[in-house]
Amino acid sequence: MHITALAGGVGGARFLRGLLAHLRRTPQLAGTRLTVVGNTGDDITLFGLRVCPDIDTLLYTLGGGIDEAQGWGRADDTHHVAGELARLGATPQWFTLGDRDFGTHVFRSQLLGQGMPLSEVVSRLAARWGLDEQGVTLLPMTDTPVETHVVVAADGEGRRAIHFQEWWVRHQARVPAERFVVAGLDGAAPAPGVLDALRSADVVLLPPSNPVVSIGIILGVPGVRDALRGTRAPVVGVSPLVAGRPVRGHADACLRAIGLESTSAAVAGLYADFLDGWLVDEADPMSSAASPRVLHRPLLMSSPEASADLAGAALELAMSLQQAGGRA
Ligand code: FO1
Repeated sequence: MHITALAGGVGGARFLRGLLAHLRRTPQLAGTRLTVVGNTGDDITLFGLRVCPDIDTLLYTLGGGIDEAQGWGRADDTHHVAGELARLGATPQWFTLGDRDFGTHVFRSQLLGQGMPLSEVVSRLAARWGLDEQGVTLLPMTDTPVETHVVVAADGEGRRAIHFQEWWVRHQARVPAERFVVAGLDGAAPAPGVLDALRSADVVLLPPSNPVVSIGIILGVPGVRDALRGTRAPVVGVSPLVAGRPVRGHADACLRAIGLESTSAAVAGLYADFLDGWLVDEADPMSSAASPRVLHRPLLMSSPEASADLAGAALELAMSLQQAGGRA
């Protein structure tokens, strides 16, 4: 079987780690391949280095090197380089990069500087983290640089656009966003393998990632949405909300910025043209229409087992939709 998933950072990575655990504990699913299409809209250039937070969170989480408490960055990292940069007065200082993590950014920036496409760089990094041995192919959504910016009202100065990371990390999404502007997205081409992975999949999963600034950005890469509408695979998603609130991050602020309520039904509406199955928390009442098929499950990934159970439920729903006749 071939599963393709679209993913942002922490929530997506934890769900996919649970999926791999579920595959390992289920003998009938042996040999399943997983292709992950990662969001690169959060990417940022800092200190001359290209940083890809969602891709790195996927690499470190699936590769066993993530800082579990933070959900991002490397386990057991130190901060000598950041300390020295601060003493030099280098900015910004609101984004924390650990020393081991810096290694990734130096390596990536060196290869990009030599003209290597991001997808090849990610493949090198994936080899370092042993993803292939786990049956995983990680693809960035595009090789084209894409950057999400947030239009905010500046005190007495009208509006200004700031980088997504400044809004998310520095301001903790507390400054109301008027809209998101995604530089480079309209002209971005899907990275090699992305459309094929969607068209040839047996199952497509949307983990509980941010529907606006993670999954929403991947869907904005020209061709991706059409591939999802056209795939023969059932598409099953997991709501990122529990009782109408994001488990982590600021999906509620992002939904508000695009004029939507923070509900699982509103998120499903963003995927309405291709979503076949939708997992929502028991705390989120949502009626089951003909499409998508709604399944209530506990969505909190409070332990590795809970993540594996959630991923297993998503896969089971996809397989039951497939057996019921698949897509029209
Ligand atoms: N998130 C934070 O809240 N604060 C940070 O200082 C921070 C640093 C950071 C460094 C590398 C990396 O890969 C991720 C990092 N993140 C940090 C997480 C990340 O920026 C966001 O959670 C995502 O971009 C949103 O998906």
